[in-house]
Amino acid sequence: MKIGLVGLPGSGKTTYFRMLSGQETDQHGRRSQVAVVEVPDPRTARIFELCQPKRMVQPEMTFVDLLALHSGDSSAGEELELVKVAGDADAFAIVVQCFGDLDSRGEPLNPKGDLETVLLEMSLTDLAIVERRLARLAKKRGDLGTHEQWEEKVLSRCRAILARGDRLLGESFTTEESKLLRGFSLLTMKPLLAVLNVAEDDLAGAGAGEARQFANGKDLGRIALCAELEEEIAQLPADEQTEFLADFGLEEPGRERFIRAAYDLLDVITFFTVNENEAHAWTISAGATAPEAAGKIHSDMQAGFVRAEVVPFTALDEYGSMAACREAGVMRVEGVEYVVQDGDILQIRFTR
Ligand SMILES: Nc1nc2c(ncn2[C@@H]2O[C@H](COP(=O)(O)OP(=O)(O)O)[C@@H](O)[C@H]2O)c(=O)[nH]1
Ligand SMILES: [Mg+2]
Repeated sequence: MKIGLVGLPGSGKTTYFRMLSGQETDQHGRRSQVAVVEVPDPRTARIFELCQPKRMVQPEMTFVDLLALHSGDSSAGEELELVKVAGDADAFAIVVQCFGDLDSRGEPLNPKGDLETVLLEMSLTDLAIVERRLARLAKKRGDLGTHEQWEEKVLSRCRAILARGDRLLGESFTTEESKLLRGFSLLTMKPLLAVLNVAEDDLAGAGAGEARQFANGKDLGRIALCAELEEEIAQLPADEQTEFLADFGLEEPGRERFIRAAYDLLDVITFFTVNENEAHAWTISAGATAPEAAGKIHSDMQAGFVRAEVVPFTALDEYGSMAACREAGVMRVEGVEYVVQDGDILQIRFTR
């Protein structure tokens, strides 16, 4: 999973990026930076311990600290850079400054306004992409094939939505329409998490109520986290971290809360595979079927899917081995329609 951090200059993107990745950053932050972070699932370690393969593969999450969006004046070049670097992101986290009295331009703090600005810029970036394509189609005038005529109709509809400053996510598109739009890597097709960068003395974000309401109204996920405090805590030795967090009334490090919010936003679950080589954790959308899960591992496995043998993690944990699960009758055989459950250990049977 890949999450792009966006937001106005000075909102705290790079500070969050350091907190999430444990990575040092280019001081001026003028370039987009990428970090891949392991998100260990204790269940993978338990499967590894019981089945003793050679290695284990934990889920990963990729964070991108994107170039700042510049309110109102981002150049076409920057927009394209944003799409190039973040077009394949699964979601965006919009960082909103809720700490201090003034923003980086010296204006009074306005978290709700900043959030609106970023949403609008995303719509405008998409609008520019859609208009470019429409202009090319328009050049062909009467020579449009049926497919291009259909494309023009779909894109015109998108143009109207984006020109209103709305997002494409939440609009209903047919499967073919969605497929067409995916090809453009549009920013407003992706789920958004509003990350309220709150002050150390207002960790609950009482001062950011308007922004919170606005985020709810726009159907964004949201989380309040003090980037600077969390970064400081993340640098402490593990045992001191717990103490510090408790002092601030926090139950968990910011990184964990951030990642959980992203999982919730994307509505993903984890399934596992295990063989003599590896115990492997995979993330897929909740509601995915067994063949779709197989496709995550290899496209051949989806194409030739025959059946899946399923053992819930809790059963392996209890019986101690896959063989014991089979003997106890807790291994199930499921077909193409099976909806994978969080914690399933899958053995995919397929033909080549
Ligand atoms: N007081 C306070 N300052 C912060 C917080 N988060 C970031 N900053 C400061 O705000 C400035 C901009 O942060 P940065 O992460 O570089 O923002 P970016 O432009 O969005 O990448 C830096 O001086 C940070 O130290 C915070 O939670 N509280
Ligand atoms: Mg930065």
